[in-house]
Amino acid sequence: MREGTPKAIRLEDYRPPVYWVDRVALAFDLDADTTRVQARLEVRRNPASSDPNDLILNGEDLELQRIRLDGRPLEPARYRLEADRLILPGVPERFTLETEVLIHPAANARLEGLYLSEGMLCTQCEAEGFRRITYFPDRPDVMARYRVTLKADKTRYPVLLANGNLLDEGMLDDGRHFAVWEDPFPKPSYLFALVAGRLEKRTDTFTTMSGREVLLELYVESHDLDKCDHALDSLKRAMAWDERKYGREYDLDRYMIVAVSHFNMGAMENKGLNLFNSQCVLARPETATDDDFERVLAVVGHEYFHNWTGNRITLRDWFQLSLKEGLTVFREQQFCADEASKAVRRIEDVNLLRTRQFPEDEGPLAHPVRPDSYIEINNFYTMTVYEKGAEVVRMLCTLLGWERFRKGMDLYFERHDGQAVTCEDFLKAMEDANGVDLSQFLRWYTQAGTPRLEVACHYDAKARTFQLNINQWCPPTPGQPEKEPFLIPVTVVLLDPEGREIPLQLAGEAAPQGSERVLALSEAHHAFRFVNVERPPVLSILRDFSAPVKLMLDRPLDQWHFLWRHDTDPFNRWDAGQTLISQVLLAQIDRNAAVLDPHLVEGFAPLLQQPLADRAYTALLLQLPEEDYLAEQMDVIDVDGIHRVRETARRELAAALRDDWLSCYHAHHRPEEWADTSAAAIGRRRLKNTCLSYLASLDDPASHDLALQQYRTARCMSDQLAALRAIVCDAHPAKTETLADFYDRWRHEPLVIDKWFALQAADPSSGALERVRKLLAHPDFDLKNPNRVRAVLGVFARQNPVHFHARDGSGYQLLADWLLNLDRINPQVAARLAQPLTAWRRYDPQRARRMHQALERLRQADISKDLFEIVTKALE
Ligand code: 0A1
Ligand code: ZN
Repeated sequence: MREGTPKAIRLEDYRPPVYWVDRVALAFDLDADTTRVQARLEVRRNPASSDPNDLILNGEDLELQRIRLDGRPLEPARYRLEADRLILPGVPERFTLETEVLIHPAANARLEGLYLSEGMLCTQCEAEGFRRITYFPDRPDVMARYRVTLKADKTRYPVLLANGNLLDEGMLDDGRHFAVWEDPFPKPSYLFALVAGRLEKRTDTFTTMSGREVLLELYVESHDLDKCDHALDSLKRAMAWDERKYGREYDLDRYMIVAVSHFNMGAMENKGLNLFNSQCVLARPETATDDDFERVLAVVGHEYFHNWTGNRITLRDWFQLSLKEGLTVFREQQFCADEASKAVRRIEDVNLLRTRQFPEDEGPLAHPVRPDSYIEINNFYTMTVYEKGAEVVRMLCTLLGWERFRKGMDLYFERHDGQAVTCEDFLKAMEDANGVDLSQFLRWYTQAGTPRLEVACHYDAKARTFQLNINQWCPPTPGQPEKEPFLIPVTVVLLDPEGREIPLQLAGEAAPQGSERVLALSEAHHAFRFVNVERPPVLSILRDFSAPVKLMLDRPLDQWHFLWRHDTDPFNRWDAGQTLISQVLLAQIDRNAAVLDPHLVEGFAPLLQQPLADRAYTALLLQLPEEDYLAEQMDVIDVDGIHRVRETARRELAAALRDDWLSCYHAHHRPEEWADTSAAAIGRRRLKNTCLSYLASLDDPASHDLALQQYRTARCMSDQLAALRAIVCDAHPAKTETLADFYDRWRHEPLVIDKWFALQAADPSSGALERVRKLLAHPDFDLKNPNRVRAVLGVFARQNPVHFHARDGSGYQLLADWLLNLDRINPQVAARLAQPLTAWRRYDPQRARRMHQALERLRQADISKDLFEIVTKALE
């Protein structure tokens, strides 16, 4: 059992800082074992604070060497050193504070603060890593100007980078060199960064809309220089897009990105010096899949967009995290939708929301988009804060319309540039720019849970009216038994029997006003009556997924089938198919039978025979609902039943439409396009590989040959991996040797080897637990590398439900064993990987008991506060 219970921090306890820090001068004597950090802070009393005048600085794992106030050494009686704070009572109104500390980067396996990755020194300060570098008021509302001097051995660390502009560099005695960087923009400490290492770079330039030339630099290890083009191209596209779409220009003369192998998250938006998990920045067709290429575009865009939404305008406190993350994810989504297929990106986003965020909202870790308390802020980089937060911003945009939303954004930028603000400030800018009242909308930030929309409709042929009744309610979540109604935009269209949109006229309106309506629900019950509806229509509702809610709408399968073929909204068309197939599969689980439903074949056949122009979208229309999505719809999750009916459906569809799959495969197989990453070529590959995956389920010599042939001849990773997946997951006779071949081919490419690990960890065939044990014992498995850990433990727990949820609890036990090891190394990643266990209430009593036992075991151990928070909340 850990000692003492960690304390929760509450939003309601927020106090403005007692002291501001205007300027910071940092000097680093860099060394992997021991780095010396000298800090000089210009401190000033905040007149707006009435709190006692102690100066409280955060600090963790620091060895204090010296401390001076206004140039004079401070006697020990004038300060108090605690485990995680340095307190100076009775300091003047304005003074300079100098400290000197020692830190140990090579021993820092948490990857927060200054740490070592493949011989490179780098930092990660969000959320509270800066306190592991020096004593500082480490909170986002203290914004300062930084000047940073880096000194290091020139052979080991020839490249020395920090935020902002390079002021000076040169040699020191004894083979060391130095660089001085200055960031002209005041920033919170979480945006501080430095990098020192033996790195190579690729460069480019971007001319901004006002004609300034910005130098773009991507720093990587030398063997990765061939994987930089796509990220640089993505960066230029993002910069141009933010100018076009939001009128936002980049503000420094240099934009640097560094690829890091050991990274807890995807990437980090440090001012002028982004640090990226190598997975999210390195890509070339031979080693990265089309999905990877899309991810790089998205993450490069995301970090770039933070320069305005996060950096120029930052957060008052960490409770406001979604103010920067939800907004930036929304901007990233818009960017990717504009750059590639809008429909595909929307479907992917909603899929992620429904398979990952909805379960979060239903479970013990449910929290509002703006949480009101936390123990460890790192646990709040969640699907709710990011993905639901983006949906909340999207709803604002839907309610206001793009033009007015943009006006609100302009005012937000103008009013708050250089400030640390709150979600209320954001809504206020939207309100003031448009003369609207958004007070009810704030509930999306303060109330947790996924609202339900109960929809009933009735067509009256005689009166020629279409009646639409909608009720909203939201289930209780921890600490929030009752909810007030949300303001929900519901986009609707009525389709006539030919699939054409009908002009819409509500009772009381003089004439029809267009065919698509955004209905704004503000009450628990609403009734809408559309008049002059000549023929019985089919309702297309919640178009483009206009709100993050669960739709409860009972209607005959035929109507879903109609929408699957005819809906004019690409998202809803796809979703109708998902609903239809889900209903068929869930009914089969109930009946414990699996007979292929004719609706499925009828839906799939025309798509295969005449694919739509957007091939990637067609591939999505041909996809069965994910196991997680089916699980989400069951009261008690039947993992075995879900897997069984889904696999059976896949095989039966493969058999019933075999010739169609095959001809569609051949029509889209263009090996010569291997290096083409245009949307069209990606679309063709996606459709072809979807065909391959169905065919592979047939488990016969012809499809075995097809998969092996593709594996052997593939020149790009998308095709090679798709073939390998077909071979691994469908009991191919050449499975073992092909896996061995893949490993041999790629043993020197860690990001590809991650895929090799992940593929096997997700393999649903029998003996999975043993295989996972072997992977964990493999010489290339490394508990210190989060990418590798996620590839094995993360994938096993999330993407191999049948075996992770083995009835005897062996999967849970294995995870718990490894979490205990991992937690001692990297608590942040351990806490994240523990989350699949927290859904124990959703399973049958036997599984629930075993999951509970695994959590109990973790709670009894000496665990970090990160893991403690997850485990105790799950057990409450
Ligand atoms: N702000 C980053 C995400 C991030 C958060 C925490 C990190 O380390 C603890 C690292 C990155 C983003 O949204 O991209
Ligand atoms: Zn972000």
